Amino acid sequence: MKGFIDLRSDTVTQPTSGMRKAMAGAEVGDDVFGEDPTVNALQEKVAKILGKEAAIFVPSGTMANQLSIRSHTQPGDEVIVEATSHPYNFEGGAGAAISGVQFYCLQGVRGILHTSQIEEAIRPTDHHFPVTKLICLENTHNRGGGSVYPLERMAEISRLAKARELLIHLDGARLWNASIATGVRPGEYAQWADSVSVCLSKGLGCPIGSLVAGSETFVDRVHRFRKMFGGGMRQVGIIAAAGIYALDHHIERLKEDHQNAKRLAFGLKEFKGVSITPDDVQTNIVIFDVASTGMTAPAVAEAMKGEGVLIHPISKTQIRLVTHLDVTSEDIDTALKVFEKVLGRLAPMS
Ligand code: TLP
Repeated sequence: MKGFIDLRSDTVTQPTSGMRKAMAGAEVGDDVFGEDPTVNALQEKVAKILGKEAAIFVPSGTMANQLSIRSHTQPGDEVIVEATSHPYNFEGGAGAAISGVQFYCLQGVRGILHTSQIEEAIRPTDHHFPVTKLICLENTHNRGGGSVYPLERMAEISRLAKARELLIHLDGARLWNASIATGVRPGEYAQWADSVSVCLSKGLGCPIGSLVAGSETFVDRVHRFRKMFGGGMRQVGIIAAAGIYALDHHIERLKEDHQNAKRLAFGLKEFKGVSITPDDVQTNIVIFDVASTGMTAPAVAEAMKGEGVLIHPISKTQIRLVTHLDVTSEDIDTALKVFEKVLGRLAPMS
């Protein structure tokens, strides 16, 4: 929102002038006929980055996840997810409504599951049970506070999945952030999943757009369901051009967002009643608890808004902050000053 320091999400960014120029000059065609050269270039670029045979452009991260679930499963199948994962919690019940799957939820540590938890959740082959078909992982994990799935854990889960003939979908809406935080290339993470969704409209700053990548056969199936979901778009190279621009210009800078998030977390730790572990902040998301401040999270958000800073209460006591390319280092200083005004500083220990 104009005039505010907006820490609600990295989805709120405005396209940069370079991005707008790239969009304005994009060569376009009818993508439903497969004739948009800019979309084709973006799809090839993302498939290559992720080390997959093919990728397909879709309007949103939600559609990317749900197309993947639909393409991997049959109605009645079971999908293993982490209890706070995006596909289970924040996609309007689409897994049940569109794919007819049921979710088996496991509680992770900051969104990250142990391989043994997944192993125990796989159903025996017996007609009483649903068929376990798919495991969904999220990297970085949104409600886990932007936590990164350790590469070795993903590899271990993948070996388990192969041995038990299960598939893995990786919700990589913020895989770019994971990669910048660790130095592990996106393709190294992606190799442990059968399908990967990535978003252009989060940290990369595009107005719209996500992609799903996987084998040729899988992407062909996604293409068919994308038609059924109404996700076929026409001269959409105008948007794909923003994606190509962002992949070329906005990935390296994510480290600034991570530094800003860390600084926010260390700053917040100084305030009375705030419960936060700054060392847990690995990328651009900061989640903290205000239970001991005597204020509810919505009340803190309301007071912050009155002072020009937008934040996202995610429960009665928890707040999420997300840094992004429209938040500068000075904005972090300002936001911390406003937090200080609203929450008060921790009294020195006697
Ligand atoms: N997340 C949004 C909200 O929906 C919560 C946000 O502000 O963080 N996977 C992950 C891990 C996500 O965080 C999101 C968006 C999505 C998928 C869905 O992307 P869109 O919003 O493009 O459908």
